[in-house]
Amino acid sequence: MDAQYTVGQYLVDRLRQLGLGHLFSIAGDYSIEWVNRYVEQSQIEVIEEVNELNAGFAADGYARIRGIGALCVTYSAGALSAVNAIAGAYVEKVPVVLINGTPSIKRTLAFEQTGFSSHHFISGRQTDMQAFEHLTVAAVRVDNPDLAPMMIDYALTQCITEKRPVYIELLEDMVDLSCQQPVGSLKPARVMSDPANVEESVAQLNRRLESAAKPLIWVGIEVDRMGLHEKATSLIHQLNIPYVSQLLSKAVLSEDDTLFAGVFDGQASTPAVKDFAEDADFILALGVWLTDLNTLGWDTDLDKTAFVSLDTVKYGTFFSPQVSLEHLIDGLLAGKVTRDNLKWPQAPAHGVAPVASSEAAITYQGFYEVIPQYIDEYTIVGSDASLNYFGSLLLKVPSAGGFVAQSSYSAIGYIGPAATGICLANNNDKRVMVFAGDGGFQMSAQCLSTQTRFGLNPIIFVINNGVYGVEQWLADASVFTSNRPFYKSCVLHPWNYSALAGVFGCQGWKVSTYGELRNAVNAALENSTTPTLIEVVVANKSIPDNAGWKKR
Ligand SMILES: Cc1ncc(C[n+]2csc(CCOP(=O)(O)OP(=O)(O)O)c2C)c(N)n1
Ligand SMILES: [Mg+2]
Repeated sequence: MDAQYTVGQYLVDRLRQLGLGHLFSIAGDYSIEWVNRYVEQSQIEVIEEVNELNAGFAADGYARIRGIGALCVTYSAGALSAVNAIAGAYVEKVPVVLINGTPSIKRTLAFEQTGFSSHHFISGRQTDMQAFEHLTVAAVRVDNPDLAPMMIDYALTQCITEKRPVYIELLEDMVDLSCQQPVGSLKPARVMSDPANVEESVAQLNRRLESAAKPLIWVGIEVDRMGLHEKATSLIHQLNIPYVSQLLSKAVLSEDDTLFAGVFDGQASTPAVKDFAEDADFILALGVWLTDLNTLGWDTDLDKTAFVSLDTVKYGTFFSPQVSLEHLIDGLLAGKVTRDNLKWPQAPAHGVAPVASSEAAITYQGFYEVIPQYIDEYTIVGSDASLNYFGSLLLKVPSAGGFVAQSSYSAIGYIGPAATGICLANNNDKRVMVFAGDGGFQMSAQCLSTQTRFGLNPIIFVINNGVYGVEQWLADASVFTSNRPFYKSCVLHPWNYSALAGVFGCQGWKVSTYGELRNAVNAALENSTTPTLIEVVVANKSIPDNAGWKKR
């Protein structure tokens, strides 16, 4: 044991080894010593966040790009504000490490055995642990320096294996205690499959891939989370079969690919993509998760769709457990099936939008016809749970991994703070452009503070329609096509969004015509040193065209 080497250092070194370059943090006296004396002295930059929810969303956005993200908070009063962000990361398989600075053993025993409470205690040592053990794939309480390396290694290995959040409760009195140094580097646990089931599944799927008249591939989020981008692309090209993605997996593979046919999101898909989904007689769904928002208003045809996800293959009545996506793709690649002369039409190119007159008032749809010209391979696009989901479905995103949305969990207010993490994770190399509703933006608007403070330059579009548009759409969409009023609970208190730029020290624009929009975007692209908020005023009953199908 190296007397100089400490538990606090161990955690920093392991995080750094995993590629962490930034730690989102809110000071608290149970964690501040670790942050100040260990993290500050390391190559990990501390990003002081404004609140724990934003810190959690920032760490999530960071992890989606970097493969690891982390935040450090203080016990209960801080940690419990991060619950929502950690839950989202759990659902969407995002590897986030939550480090919770925790009262010492002395404080814990005093509270539990005499009732003398230290600040933030609720009911003793179990509270935060119990909250997070349901939302993480490992929850450890580091209360012993000899066990600390083992516990930290276990939690971090779980994080990079399962690609899900983990919880490390770091007692304040542990950080300076000596412990052994890290041994080797941490690696994800190996991917396990049952070989006979892989073989049987590959044979079954190859038969259909060979014989189907109109086969289609549906690329899901697991392709990204399991790092299978190259293998999936090779398979698609070997098969020579067109593919669609999901909102959740949009741009996981480049949308510039010749075999890319569009994003499939049920009724919100383009007519061409709906035709692909309807006409296909066999769909190979690689790593697809079925969720309501990602198959919007659509009954998935389970008889013609083979799902390879969640370590199983399911196709009609065929069920084969313990088949990893990676091994299945390997097996299909080895089978060398290839198709030519398929009866598919050429996947439609993205149409050129009509140029709206500069004086015309912006509509939700018109906004999404103007924006594509600003997106290239150096852009990362993000969308919040809002009517922006519909619009952003239609944006062509050429850069692989260039689209971020929390489209399964869908907590509004995610994308603004996530943009903080996305900018930091990609070293400001690509331009980050995110689309938020006004309601969502109200939830986490202080993201502008952190972004300004650290010189980040995302462009944050806030669509000011004055309402919780998509909430009303979900509850009763007929309000948008009649003169009936919005539900009272969907009407927002109006904010002067663009004026917030003055509050936080960044740039802000308020636009209501296409001419103003173009000027603002051009100015935003020129501004490389601060975030730019572009408040886009649209009428409250204006919705993207692909949201128009819902009658009630
Ligand atoms: C944290 C959270 N609270 C509440 C909801 C329910 N919800 C779903 S969409 C939505 C409204 C979004 O409105 P806005 O951000 O203004 O976008 P718009 O649809 O108007 O473009 C709400 C409140 C949610 N998804 N997440
Ligand atoms: Mg709104």
